[in-house]
Amino acid sequence: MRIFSGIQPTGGKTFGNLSGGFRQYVATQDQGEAFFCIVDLHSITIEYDPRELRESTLDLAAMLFATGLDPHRSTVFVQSHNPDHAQAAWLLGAVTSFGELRRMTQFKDKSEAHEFVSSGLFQYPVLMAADILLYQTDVVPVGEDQRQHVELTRDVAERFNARFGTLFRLPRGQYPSAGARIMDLTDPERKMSTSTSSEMGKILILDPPEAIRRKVMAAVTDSGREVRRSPEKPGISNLIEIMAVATGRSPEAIEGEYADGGYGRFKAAVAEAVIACLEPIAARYRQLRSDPAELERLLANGAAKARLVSAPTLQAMYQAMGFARLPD
Ligand code: ATP
Ligand code: LTN
Repeated sequence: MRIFSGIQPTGGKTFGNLSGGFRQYVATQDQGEAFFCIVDLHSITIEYDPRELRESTLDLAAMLFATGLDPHRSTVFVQSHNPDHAQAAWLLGAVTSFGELRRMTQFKDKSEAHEFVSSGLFQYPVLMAADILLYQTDVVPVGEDQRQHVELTRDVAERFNARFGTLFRLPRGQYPSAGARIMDLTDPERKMSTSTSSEMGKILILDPPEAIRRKVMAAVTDSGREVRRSPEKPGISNLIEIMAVATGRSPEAIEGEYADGGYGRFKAAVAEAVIACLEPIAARYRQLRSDPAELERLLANGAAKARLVSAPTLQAMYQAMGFARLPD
């Protein structure tokens, strides 16, 4: 079984990324041949600082290994180190319609939030489809917010297969049973986001314990006191999910233990559970990040392995689409 997922090298990664991303990557790396891609080409689709991109790429590599990816089992690499992704995205643009891209909720949300809307932001899901399809992927571990993009990837693959002959395997998304969509602490109707949440709205994996306590204690909740999940209680429901992810316990067990204790006691327990979950990750991260040459060596190996797998698919795409090819 082939597994593929991508993650953007943008700023501080959040507890939401841990829940929908890192934690699932580690759980899936033993189930087959796994590829995890630092999608730097995606991260230039919104305003970014070119002076920070290189460092953020190494930060994210360190975080991927710190959360448990094993470079001997998983292929971890940087998207721009394998030029097949950009090429495949252009080819797939031929079987992706303007109308489908216009309907993507991530595009709608992000284009509203920015004054300059890049054409890259619009084409973002085509590049994501290229990432996934180049590796003949079966399973894509992601958070709930990526469901629409994974569905689009399937549609694009089916359309390509129907028009040019069957080439792509059809991937399916894999979403965690708890914590598939961690919400913003200050606005529990919106997802906790790297790019759009305020400082108090998101828990960063590298936040010091005091910051985590401050943010969790200030998290927006309703005026009741019963610790139980309900659509009318998005703030408390979110904290229960966060607690479930941090401790590995079921939301039911957590409700059972904290139901009548009041919100204050529960929030304090959530903060301590999150701190205990993140501390060992942050310690491993600091150690790995102190050796950038080793990280670069691991990424170079990853890119070489990735290209061996993506290149035959890209060549088959050119062939199927009727391009004149030069002799080898
Ligand atoms: P942005 O919030 O700026 O759109 P992002 O954090 O979603 O960025 P990535 O860092 O590439 O973008 O996301 C990596 C993974 O984390 C993806 O699989 C995504 O679905 C998941 N993820 C992101 N936010 C959450 C969240 N709040 N809850 C669960 N999973 C999430
Ligand atoms: N769009 C994703 C990041 C991403 C990805 C991918 C995820 C880019 N390419 C391929 C899974 C598979 C995001 O914003 N989180």
